[in-house]
Amino acid sequence: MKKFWDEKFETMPPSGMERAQLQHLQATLARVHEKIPFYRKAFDSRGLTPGDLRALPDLARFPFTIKTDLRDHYPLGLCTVPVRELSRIHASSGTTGKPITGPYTADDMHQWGECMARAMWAQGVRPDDVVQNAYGLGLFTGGLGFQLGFERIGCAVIPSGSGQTERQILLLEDLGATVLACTPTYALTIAERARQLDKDPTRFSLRVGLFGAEPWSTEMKKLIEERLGIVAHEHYGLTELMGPGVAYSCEAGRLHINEDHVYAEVIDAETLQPKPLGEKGELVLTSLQRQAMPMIRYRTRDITRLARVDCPCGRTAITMEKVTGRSDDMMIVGGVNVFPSQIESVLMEFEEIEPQYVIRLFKKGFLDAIRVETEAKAAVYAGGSGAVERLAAAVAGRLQQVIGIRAPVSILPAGSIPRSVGKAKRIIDEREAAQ
Ligand code: DLL
Repeated sequence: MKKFWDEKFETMPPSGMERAQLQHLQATLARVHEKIPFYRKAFDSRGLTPGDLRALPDLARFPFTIKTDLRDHYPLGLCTVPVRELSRIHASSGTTGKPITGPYTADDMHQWGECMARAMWAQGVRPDDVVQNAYGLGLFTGGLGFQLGFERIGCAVIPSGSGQTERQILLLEDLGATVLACTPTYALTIAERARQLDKDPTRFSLRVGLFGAEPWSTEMKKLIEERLGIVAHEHYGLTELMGPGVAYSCEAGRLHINEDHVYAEVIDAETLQPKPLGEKGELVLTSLQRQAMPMIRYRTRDITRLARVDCPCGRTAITMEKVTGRSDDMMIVGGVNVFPSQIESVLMEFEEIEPQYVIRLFKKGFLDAIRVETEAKAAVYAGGSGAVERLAAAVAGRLQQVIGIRAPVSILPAGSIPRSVGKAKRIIDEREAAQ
């Protein structure tokens, strides 16, 4: 069976890829300039026309697009075609206010399916796989995006959607899925519930898991692999760009960007200047082939770094580091910048801790402070309150040692942190309420 889904693009030498990207970029800039007043105005105000893009680095002269621009043009003000010419519209709920829409033409749907199939193929999914698709099915791009890719490959798919965990377990056992697709935190919820039902999920037929849509530490990945007895793979994407399908992990564990579809830059979030390959900053993405709603220099807020590596998997596409957090999830605690994923990594060092936690963010005087709440394994609770307190103190000490923050840690009774069925909510912001 073939090694690559689309060998030509997956293994294209960077010089050929850059030529293709330049052509796509020129066409995309011309398209949005002609069809969307928002972009026309933004380019005009800088004295730019699409013809000013003669080489890839020229893109840095073009303006950014941010989430508020999408909200301000809700529902379809940034769409290049009338609604009747669309074949699908997804939306992301967002935390406040109006959703962000993700419209697709039939051609966009085709491209999306190819990006997904390419990623899944790289992760070992084959036509004879049975797949349980437990991402949220509906407006969220996760469920139906994965569905598209699995169907393109020709798998047997069970669109179980998120939630109803006991039914998920029943289906996993009875239909014998070999592939599970869901958020990493939902995978843990499924594993935990199975154990509570006296079932051993490592004995299910599962072989591989396709996880994404939220940050997860490398430690969390290992734990999921152990608890489900699978190889865990990663997907990265966002509604604004197409949903999942932007980047995916290969057999060597590197996240390759589908760079014939998405052009990636990393910028300094303060100065907004592009950073060289290898430096950490905010990921900015531009659509290369999308028809309905191409994004120009979209500021994702996700923190990562890019690299060109000689990957043993044979793919030449640029790689991005696992996203460790979003700039809007960064907390400043006692003057130290902290991301939830750093706290997660420390918690996961402790065998006695369950992979469940929330971070309460509150005001202490004028400063922000946090309290970490987590749960312990049954054996710790069996040791009484002394054992629980000793563990909490040890975790707090380690947080101070590793991240340099002083934060109280509470070990709550087993099961008290709400279990995730989709994207876990890690930060509970109590700052407003206190004022
Ligand atoms: O979460 C699309 C998706 C679905 C990706 C399923 C992968 C699997 P949104 O709901 O618009 O779209 O959320 C996008 O989620 O900007 C990141 O902050 C975060 N995110 C997505 N994938 C990852 C990942 C989908 N692998 C936002 N690691 C993005 C870390 C991720 N964060």
